[in-house]
Amino acid sequence: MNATDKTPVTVIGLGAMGHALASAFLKAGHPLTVWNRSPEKADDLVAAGAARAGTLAEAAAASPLVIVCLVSHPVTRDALRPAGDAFAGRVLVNLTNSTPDQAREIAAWAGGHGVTYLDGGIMATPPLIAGPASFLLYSGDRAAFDAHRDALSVLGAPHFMGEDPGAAALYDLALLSGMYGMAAGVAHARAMVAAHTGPERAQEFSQTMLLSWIQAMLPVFAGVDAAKMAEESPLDMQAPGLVNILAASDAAGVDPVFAAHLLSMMKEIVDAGFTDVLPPVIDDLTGRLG
Ligand code: FVH
Repeated sequence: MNATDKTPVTVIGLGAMGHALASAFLKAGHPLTVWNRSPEKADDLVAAGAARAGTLAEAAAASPLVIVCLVSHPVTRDALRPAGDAFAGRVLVNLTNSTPDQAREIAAWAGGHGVTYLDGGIMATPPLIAGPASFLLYSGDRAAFDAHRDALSVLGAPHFMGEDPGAAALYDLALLSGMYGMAAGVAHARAMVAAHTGPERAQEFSQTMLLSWIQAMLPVFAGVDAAKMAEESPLDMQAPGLVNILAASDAAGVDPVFAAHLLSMMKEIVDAGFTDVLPPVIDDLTGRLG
């Protein structure tokens, strides 16, 4: 396929992520139109061959495939609203972080303007875009996903999560929840070491021991071999260790809020008679929501 056979793409929003998406399309040979509220963020892309649209509506009208990646749902909703007619007949792929309901709101707006809609979640940081670790979640119009799978693959491996436009957002937020929970644990671990030996040692500890420990434990966190884990490392065995983390943190002057929260959850589950790990925790969290 030569460059002219590739689907023309518009990218709206050239923040850290939108710029990485636009660069990837350009490098892959897609004719590219870009728009950003602060136009100077498009300068290098234009120098490399992209077309600069004067308005968001011009950008939407320029390509059959339009990617939007702005800071938040309210900003996206308010930016798209006045340009509805320009999107008619286009496939709009909204990669802005959203809740499932927010994704459904934009999908309903798109449906009312003759716009085919895909919502998406980006599971990569800007430098990872177009690399082997990057993957993206999509939901909404299946035919549009199939038609543009090749173009979307430029950004990272595409996964279709279902025709409910909110599905990609749900899985995106679930994956981010896993990441933030782990990040909180890492921050707490570093603070404990920093309190004992200073920030430099904490950095070294983080990049050596903590990294290899977390890598080794990742399959356990993800629920691989959960039955064996429940048998060999049950929650009632783990609870005293968490009590010790709390005590040691407190003694070192580290805010124990993270460990205290984990301990209170764990205690409730153990008190309810469960000793295995994942299913009761999931049931417990689901119950609190329901
Ligand atoms: N960066 C990351 O690591 C993550 C990875 C996973 C996915 N997220 C989501 O991607 C969305 C965009 O994130 P970003 O990193 O590009 O964010 P910024 O660099 O802060 O750029 C924000 C863009 O939004 C534009 N913008 C802000 N307010 C308005 C407005 N009122 N009207 C029009 N555009 C607006 C901003 O324009 P400007 O400030 O350059 O003029 C940028 O284009 C986000 O949902 C992440 O959760 C990224």
